[in-house]
Amino acid sequence: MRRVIGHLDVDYFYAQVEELLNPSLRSKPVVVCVFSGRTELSGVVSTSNYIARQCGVKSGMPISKAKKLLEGKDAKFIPLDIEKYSNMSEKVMNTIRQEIGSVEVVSIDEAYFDLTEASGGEFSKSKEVALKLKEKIRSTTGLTTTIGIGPTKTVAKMASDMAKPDGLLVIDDLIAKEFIGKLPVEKLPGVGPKTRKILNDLGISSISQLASTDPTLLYKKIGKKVSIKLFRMANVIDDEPIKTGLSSEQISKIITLKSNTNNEKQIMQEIENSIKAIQEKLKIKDYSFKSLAIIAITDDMKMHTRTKTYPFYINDITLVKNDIERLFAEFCKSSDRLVRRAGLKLFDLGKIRRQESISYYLGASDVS
Ligand code: DGT
Ligand code: CA
Ligand code: CA
Repeated sequence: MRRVIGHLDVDYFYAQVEELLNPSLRSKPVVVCVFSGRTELSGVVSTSNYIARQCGVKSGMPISKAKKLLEGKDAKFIPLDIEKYSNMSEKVMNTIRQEIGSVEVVSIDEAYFDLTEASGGEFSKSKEVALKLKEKIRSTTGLTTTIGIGPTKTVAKMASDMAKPDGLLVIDDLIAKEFIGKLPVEKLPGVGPKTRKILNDLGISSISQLASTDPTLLYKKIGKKVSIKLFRMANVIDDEPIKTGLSSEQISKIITLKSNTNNEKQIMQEIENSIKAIQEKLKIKDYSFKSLAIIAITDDMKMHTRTKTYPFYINDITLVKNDIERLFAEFCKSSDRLVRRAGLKLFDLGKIRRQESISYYLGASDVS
């Protein structure tokens, strides 16, 4: 299936949160400031709303300069309050997690998520899913966001950068390379003024030029790692997966075995009730899972895990008992210690509306 990746970025984030909490700010230039405290005016602009941006205000600019640009415009200068924004950020990320399944949080207002499942690998369908997500975030938090969609994380991020604010841009895999090829190299995430200059000096100004440059020619100037990375990005062959953080929700249960063992059949018997309890929890929370891990604590008190990730969501853990047994068997075979405590952990959890059919699962159960 074609990979469909989404990237979400909250519009003028800190300033938008300030507007939400005080709607009277909406019609005015709003500047969120990092006051350094030396004098009343010292410090820099963190961000500003679009009214202030139209007057030339930019992130990182001295507050004194922003004040000059906004003189006589009834502008509001608000001190940064990271706790407010973190709380809002969490709500946004949880909404994505609930709607899409899993999320890779990359900054306070940005996240990647895999839309392959939700869209069945169809870029046209992913647009509907993304619109729904935007609407859900708007209704639960009040915030407007921009979503970019593409075949790679890089293209998805470039798409959301281009579609700000309150936008949605889908760059289909069939046109992605050509589409980004026309843009200047500095539009690639991670290419700052320094790298841009080096590339420009070598006669590389567009992404398509970069895509057709042998990366070994760049090793000397920007290093092997960066050269290869940029080459892959420019050719839309960077297939970095979505990394869902440890902070994501998990369901787990672990018990002490009646006696230490290296027999997976005995372990399976003893964790039967744990499997039932986990299934009950899945049902109550209306969750499905994509990944499971077995946990084995050996008689030297070391903890070991073996993980399996499925290419789809499963809402009934009893369907995968064979896999659980196989993972325990693999572990027992590989370990010369006895297992003292055993358990399970489900992660990559999500609420999905579409029920995977058992036959589909059985047909695909060997996919690792
Ligand atoms: P956008 O995405 O262009 O609509 O506007 P923002 O404000 O959301 O910009 P973004 O996504 O680059 O950054 C997210 C937040 O990070 C932003 O609301 C404030 C903070 N931030 C961004 N740039 C700077 C900076 O140069 N200095 C400081 N202190 N904070 C910044
Ligand atoms: Ca933003
Ligand atoms: Ca951002």
